[in-house]
This record gives sequence, C-alpha cells and structure tokens, in this order.
Amino acid sequence: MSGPTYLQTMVQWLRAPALLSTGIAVLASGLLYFKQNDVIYPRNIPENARTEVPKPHQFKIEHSEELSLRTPDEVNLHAFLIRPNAQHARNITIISFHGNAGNIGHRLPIAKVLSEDLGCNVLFVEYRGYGYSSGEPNEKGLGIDAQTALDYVRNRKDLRDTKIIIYGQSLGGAVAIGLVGKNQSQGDIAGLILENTFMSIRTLIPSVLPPAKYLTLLCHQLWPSNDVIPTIKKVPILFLSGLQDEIVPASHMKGLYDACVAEKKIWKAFPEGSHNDTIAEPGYFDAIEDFIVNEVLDEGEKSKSAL
Ligand SMILES: *[C@@H]1O[C@H](CO)[C@@H](O)[C@H](O)[C@H]1NC(C)=O
Ligand SMILES: *[C@@H]1O[C@H](CO)[C@@H](O)[C@H](O)[C@H]1NC(C)=O
Ligand SMILES: CC(=O)N[C@H]1CO[C@H](CO)[C@@H](O)[C@@H]1O
Repeated sequence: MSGPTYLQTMVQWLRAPALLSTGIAVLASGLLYFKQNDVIYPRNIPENARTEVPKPHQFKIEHSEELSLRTPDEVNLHAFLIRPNAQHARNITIISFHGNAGNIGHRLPIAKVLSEDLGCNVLFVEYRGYGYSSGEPNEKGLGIDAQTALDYVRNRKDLRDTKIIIYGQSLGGAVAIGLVGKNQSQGDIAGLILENTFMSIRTLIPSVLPPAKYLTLLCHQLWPSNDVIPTIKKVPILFLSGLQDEIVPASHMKGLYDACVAEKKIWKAFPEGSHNDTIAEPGYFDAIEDFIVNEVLDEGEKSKSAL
C-alpha cells in the first residue's frame, strides 16, 4: 500500500478537533433548535476548513481533476475526481461522502489508496457549505448534493459505464443510505460501503448523553437511516465498524446491520477501531477490496486484479 504514511497523518488530524461528541453536549445545553445545524455540520472545524482545501498533488496523487458540480438549486459543489493508472484500472467508480467536519482535501489519503491500490475511480464531493462549496448545509440540501454527484457520474461519458459504489463515513453514511434508498431501481449502483455511521440523529442523542433524551424531539435534522436501510434490497452492503467508536457507539452499526435485508450484507468489525481511526486499522482496505472482488465485479472482471 502506498498510502499508510498519509493515512497516519490524516488520522492525527482527525483526532484534533472536537467533533460530534462536543456537538451533542452543546445541543443538550440549550442552544438546541436554531443552532443544531452548526452542531451537526461543524464545517468550520478545523479553523481553516473553508479557506484551505489540500490538493491531490500534495499527496502525490498523479491523476486528478478538480470539479465544480452545479446542483439543481444552484449551489456549486467542489469535488475531486481521482483516477487510477490505466493499467491498474478497474471498472468501478466510488462516490465518497465525508464525515461532518473538515473538507475533502483532508481525506485525500483515502482516495489515494482507493485509486492507486484498488484501481478505482474516486469522486470526492464536498457538501454545500463545506470547503470551497457554496451554500449552507442541511439534511435536504445534502440529499440534493448526493443526487447531483450520482447524476454527474451517470452522465459523464468515461464513467457512466462503470459500476458505482457509494461509500459513506459517519454522517456520510447517512447521506449514502439516503441516496441508495432513492436510486436503487436503475440497477447501476453495485455496492454500498458504510463506516461508523448512526441509526438516526434522534437515536444517537440519548446513547451519547442519556439526560438529553427528552430533547430529541426538538431535533429537526433526522437522518433516519434505520428506516431507509430496510428498503435497500438488491445493493450489496459492507458494514465497517470500529468497536471502540467513542462518538457513534458500535451498537448503531450493528443495529443497521440487523435492520438490513439486502441480499448480500457483509459485516467487518475492527476491535481496536475508534470513530476517527478505523480507516487506519489493519485489514480495512482489504475488506473493501474483498467486497469489490466478491460482491461487486462480474465474473469476467475478477481476473483483472488491480494489484
Ligand atoms: C476522535 O475524535 C474525538 C473528537 O475530536 C476525540 O474526542 C477522540 O479522542 C478521538 N479519538 C481518538 C481515539 O483519538
Ligand atoms: C463495466 O460494468 C458495467 C456495468 O455493470 C458493464 O455494463 C460493462 O460491460 C463493464 N465494462 C467492462 C469493460 O467490463
Ligand atoms: C433511477 C432513479 O431511481 N433515480 C431517482 C433517484 O432519486 C431521485 C431523487 O429522489 C429521483 O428523482 C430519481 O428518479
């Protein structure tokens, strides 16, 4: 793997800011209804997250394009498309939805491994209000952003005949589940990968902070993944769960797994993985590669190994 050093650096960064956990405390301490978008979408953490988005060349990523995707409601989404070397390329495009802080540049080490080591095209999209994207984040808007990213891949000549995998970490898992739930009927979404995501925001609040239980009704950003996941039938799903997750208890991933009735569902737990660093646990990318080879590619495509 070419990416471990970058991944370690990325994990160091992810450890620094206080993310959802402090967010929940703020939520509970009364700022509640009007401030919850700032809490659930801390797009200004770290401090320079809206002004400095690291570029692919800083991670020695060779093939990349910087894109601006226009949504139907006229928001400009900043995105990177990372391509594998032609001789290693697989017939796959991964659309990645990020967690709730930072920007896509901070997560480029992940794209590097997925493209260079696993041979996939990778589209990293920055939600509205994050990084260089315009607009303000909210549940409805992020749903439009996700749809815009998928439609972009579906309409782009050199990507539209690839198999699409939707990959979401933490908040991005909820975005990914919502998108696949709405768009599975066309049959071009070949896989869904979820990492350390929650069953819903309302169920997350009491498990993180029991006294806040009664506050959950004031929560207007719902992200009801537990209701949507049972509607996904034909798309294979990989669940990557860090059992030491201190922000989203691992019981949420297990709950989603249990609620899942997809024809293929794969469970992969990382006993030492916490919310931020499961990505750097041994076997993480192997699990993704196994999923791609066993559940996503057609028989004829399997022999063309990317490695
Ligand atoms: C992950 O990030 C959270 C929030 O910033 C922090 O509280 C926690 O200590 C981090 N976890 C690890 C294992 O570094
Ligand atoms: C890539 O996958 C698509 C969608 O399954 C399929 O139609 C196409 O034939 C595949 N292309 C190659 C070169 O294997
Ligand atoms: C093919 C398909 O199912 N597309 C749908 C994806 O979801 C959007 C938003 O709900 C619909 O407008 C599309 O028809």
